[in-house]
Amino acid sequence: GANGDSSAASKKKVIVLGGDGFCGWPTSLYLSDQGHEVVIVDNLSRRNIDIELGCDSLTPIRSPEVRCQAWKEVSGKEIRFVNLDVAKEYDLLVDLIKQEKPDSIVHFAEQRAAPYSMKSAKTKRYTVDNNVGGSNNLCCAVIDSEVDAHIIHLGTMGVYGYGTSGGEIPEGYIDVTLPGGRDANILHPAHPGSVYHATKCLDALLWQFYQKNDQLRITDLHQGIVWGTNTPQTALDERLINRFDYDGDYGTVLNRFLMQAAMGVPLTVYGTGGQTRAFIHISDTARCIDLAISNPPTAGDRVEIFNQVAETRRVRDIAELVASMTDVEVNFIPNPRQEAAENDLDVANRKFCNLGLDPITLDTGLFDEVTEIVKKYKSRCDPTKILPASFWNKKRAEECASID
Ligand code: NAD
Ligand code: USQ
Repeated sequence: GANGDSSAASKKKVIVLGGDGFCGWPTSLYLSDQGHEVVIVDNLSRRNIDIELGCDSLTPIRSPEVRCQAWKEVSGKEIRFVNLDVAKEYDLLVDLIKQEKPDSIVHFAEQRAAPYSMKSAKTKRYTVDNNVGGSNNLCCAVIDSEVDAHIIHLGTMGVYGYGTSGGEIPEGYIDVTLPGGRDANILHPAHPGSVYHATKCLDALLWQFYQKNDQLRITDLHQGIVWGTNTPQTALDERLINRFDYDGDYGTVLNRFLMQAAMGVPLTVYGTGGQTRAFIHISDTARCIDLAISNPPTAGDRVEIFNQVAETRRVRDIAELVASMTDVEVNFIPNPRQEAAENDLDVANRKFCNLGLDPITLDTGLFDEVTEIVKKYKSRCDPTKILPASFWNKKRAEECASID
């Protein structure tokens, strides 16, 4: 501002698409806590998929209305909630953007489980329609509304494949020599391992096109597997508690292992557990989004791409780490997925570190936070939902038929 207060100028109006979800809710609270004005948009499709699958968050999540009311009581800050389908209610999305004139739009609103995306033709088609349709709608709506909002999309490490190149995975773009001899810096080749991951590759092409054609300002964040449950903000009141997915479709690997250990269930390592993946703690997800909001590209800049990861780990090493802290067994079961049995993975994350991120790494102290949550709510767990329930193809389904 005029008095030289740079912090006031950095407060933004932010629409968070998918703000009722596992990453979106704690991020919305963090952004509000940092002084940004936050409007959540969500169609509650994730809660409806829980009903369809006969599962529920292990933690008792409250309705968006109760959550926002609780946040107001606890923090004095207001977060508004709008129930809207980004993939299907285009006109309402345009009206909302015109009315709110956000500085930034954070886009979490996609079907994010690889296993669910591979369950059936119905879920494959839903995942493509919802995710690609939603991202295209968002670009069209920003253009139609004539609001110069910065789009921040949650992509995935899975767009690169896992260790396919053999070297360090750079942030989005690679140097190549094109046929004919010209040197160029191009988007990293896409190597999706599921229909879900394929939608993130298709999204990435849409961002490239709309940036080039309409000079949209876009940041794509290639995030690793998120772990943890609560953040300092969601822990302030039980009504603010974050969701915790543990089932075979939506539960992610480290949170599943911590849940299984706390329940005394053998850890479900798929195949040899030689798969190496990237990880990030939920508190850092929120910090990274705030850093991305504060560092927008300027109009005309190419799509900004950050790798949103703290570290890489091998699945069986994580299982052994969790098992060593408890007396739970590690169970190697046939892999329901079509994926490399063993891979190395080396990922650059210098851009966020240069902006000041000091990433949280796997830390047994933080494991306790998850373990306490699981123990507190273990009566809500349905043990029949723990084993894999989606298979990548017929061969994988047959190999897994013996699991019990
Ligand atoms: P989530 O399913 O918990 O949250 C997504 C939210 O978006 C849900 O609340 C859902 O109801 C909503 N949504 C989906 N489609 C919508 C639509 N058409 N209109 C309006 N709302 C819609 O998932 P999450 O774990 O919070 O993931 C959020 C984003 O981050 C996803 O795009 C995911 O691909 C990405 N991501 C997640 C992880 C992870 O480990 N959880 C890792 C990397 C990237
Ligand atoms: N795995 C097991 N046992 C389990 C669950 C998983 O061995 O009980 C293995 C899987 O076979 C896989 C790895 O652990 O090799 C990771 O699986 P995951 O379900 O934790 O993660 P993934 O399917 O890759 O998807 C999650 C999020 C997704 C996000 C992605 C980031 O659901 O939204 O995009 O992580 S990343 O993996 O970096 O691409």
